[in-house]
Amino acid sequence: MTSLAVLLDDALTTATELPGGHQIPDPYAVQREVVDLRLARGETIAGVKLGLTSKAKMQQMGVDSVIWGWLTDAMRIEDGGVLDLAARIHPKVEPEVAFLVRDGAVAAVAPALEVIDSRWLDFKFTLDEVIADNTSAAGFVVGSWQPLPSGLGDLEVRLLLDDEVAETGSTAAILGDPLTAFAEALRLAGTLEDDWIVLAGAATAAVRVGPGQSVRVEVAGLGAASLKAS
Ligand code: OOG
Repeated sequence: MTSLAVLLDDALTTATELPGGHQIPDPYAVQREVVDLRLARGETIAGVKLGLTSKAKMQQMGVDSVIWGWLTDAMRIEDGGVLDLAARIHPKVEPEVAFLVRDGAVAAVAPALEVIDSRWLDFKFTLDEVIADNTSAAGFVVGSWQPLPSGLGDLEVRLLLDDEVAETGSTAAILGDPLTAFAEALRLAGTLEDDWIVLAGAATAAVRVGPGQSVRVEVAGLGAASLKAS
């Protein structure tokens, strides 16, 4: 029988949805298998991401617990770069904050976009299913790194599609303060290596992105990051 990790990897590489309804006793073990399949193709670990750190996201997805997954170098899109829709199923974008790791601590912070693209049919899943699917991770953009400001816990966050505001929120939505998300990431991953990126989780609900659309995140005091869907 084909393993769930292989089914999820096939869904990823062929950009096709996978029907849900799976019982998954150890979802993080499946997630690790899914990521190992990517590493076997030459990708490298670029860091970790948290998911469902905000109430808006928990409500949008109907699940209620913080989850985490892996980022690889192949997921990275340069700031202002192109999101290739042909390689994605039904991608959404989320405004986030990214941390750069040095000596197990925060070396710098940046505004970031995460692209999530559940491999599950209709973007619907149980908590175990989304964990097995590497927490829907599909891409990320990091803006210019900044020194850690004195306060990160209440910065205005805006997500713009084609220069129109689609979502607004605050970094406070990310577990009260994105630094709490960093500490959670360290706890969950066990170790964070130098130069890894930590995505702290979305500050607002996710927004579907379509052909030709430009997407921009603005975090007050930190700057902006953007991509274009093609
Ligand atoms: C799960 C991943 C959510 C976040 O930042 O909350 C996530 C999903 O909604 O598909 O990455």
